Amino acid sequence: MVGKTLKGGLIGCGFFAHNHLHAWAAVEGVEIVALCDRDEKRLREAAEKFGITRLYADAAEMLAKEELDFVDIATTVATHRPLVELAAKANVAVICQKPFAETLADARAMVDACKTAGVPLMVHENFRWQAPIRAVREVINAGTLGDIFWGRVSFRSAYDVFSGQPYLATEERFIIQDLGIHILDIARFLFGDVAHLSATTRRVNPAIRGEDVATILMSHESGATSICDCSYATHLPEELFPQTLVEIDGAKGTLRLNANYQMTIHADGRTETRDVSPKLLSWASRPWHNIQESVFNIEQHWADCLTGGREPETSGADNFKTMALVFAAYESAVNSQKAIDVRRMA
Ligand code: NAD
Ligand code: 89V
Repeated sequence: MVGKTLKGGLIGCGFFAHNHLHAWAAVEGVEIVALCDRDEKRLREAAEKFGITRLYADAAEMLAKEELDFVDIATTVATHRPLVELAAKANVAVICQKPFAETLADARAMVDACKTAGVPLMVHENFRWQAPIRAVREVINAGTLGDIFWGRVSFRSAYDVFSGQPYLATEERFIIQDLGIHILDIARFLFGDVAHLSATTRRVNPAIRGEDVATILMSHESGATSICDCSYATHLPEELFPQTLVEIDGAKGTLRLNANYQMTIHADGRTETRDVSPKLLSWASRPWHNIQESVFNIEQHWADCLTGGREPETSGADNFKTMALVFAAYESAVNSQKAIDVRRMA
């Protein structure tokens, strides 16, 4: 596929898809040639904004009529399995937004369907693609911290996410499924796969249905212990949405990714602070620019993998392990923080 322009079709032209489309316009070697949404108003709005003329209300029709190299599924979770299976059946490579699946059985079925069809599958798990998180990973890779024995990945905010994404207020499950999933994936990215996990949850905001606070304790196969904590009920003097803060203790030193993308490394008796702020892309807006840059990064990664015949970092099979942490956390929380052996879920 070297040198070829990949033709993509996007399914689901809602709130977040506009970030996908802005980013695709900047990704090298890709053209989004068709859009699909069963809501005509949303379809037309995206079409006009991005100058895309081949429009469909039905994904099956789009797949039948267009010659696509991939589809980008940006719908909410309930439609992921039928749409991924549809693409697999049409022999078209798939990117699917997070949360990948409503159940682990669905996640397994989608991974199997794409494997059987021989089509690449990537989950749009973009938080690990944020520039500050990549900067943290580079310090780990360099060995500066030595053997890592403890970490914390933290997201605490009171930002109103419900106005842009109203479904987040009405779903039975909220913060772990929507946001914790990113935080758990970052923990896997930094500290490796997980052996055991226990969790607590609670709902503080009475106006929503699901939990808005979660604290998850994990033991990693590497021997490290980590805490993932997330909250949409935390009123801080400075609202940090959508920043993820990271703390790492290693045998040789420590790392702190503090507020406003300031990363401090203390090792070998020296302390250094680096500004690891994300770029403000031309189409991005604060405070979302960190997430928006990561959308570009993951899409460019997909294009590179598809043209180079490589497995994407957050392939369906990889994301299955993050999904297992999500379901394990809910299972632990409803069972008085029972320790869950995550490996039995694989
Ligand atoms: P949304 O409800 O605003 O948009 C979804 C769109 O999909 C709607 O326009 C709907 O009509 C369309 N749709 C649903 N089923 C369809 C089908 N079968 N065929 C065609 N169109 C269909 O949702 P959103 O807020 O844009 O979120 C979409 C997904 O993106 C969610 O899974 C959400 O969790 C995820 N998301 C990810 C990030 C991130 O940083 N990775 C951020 C926000 C949202
Ligand atoms: O990234 C997301 O999945 C978003 C938000 C940052 C609001 O949680 O839903």
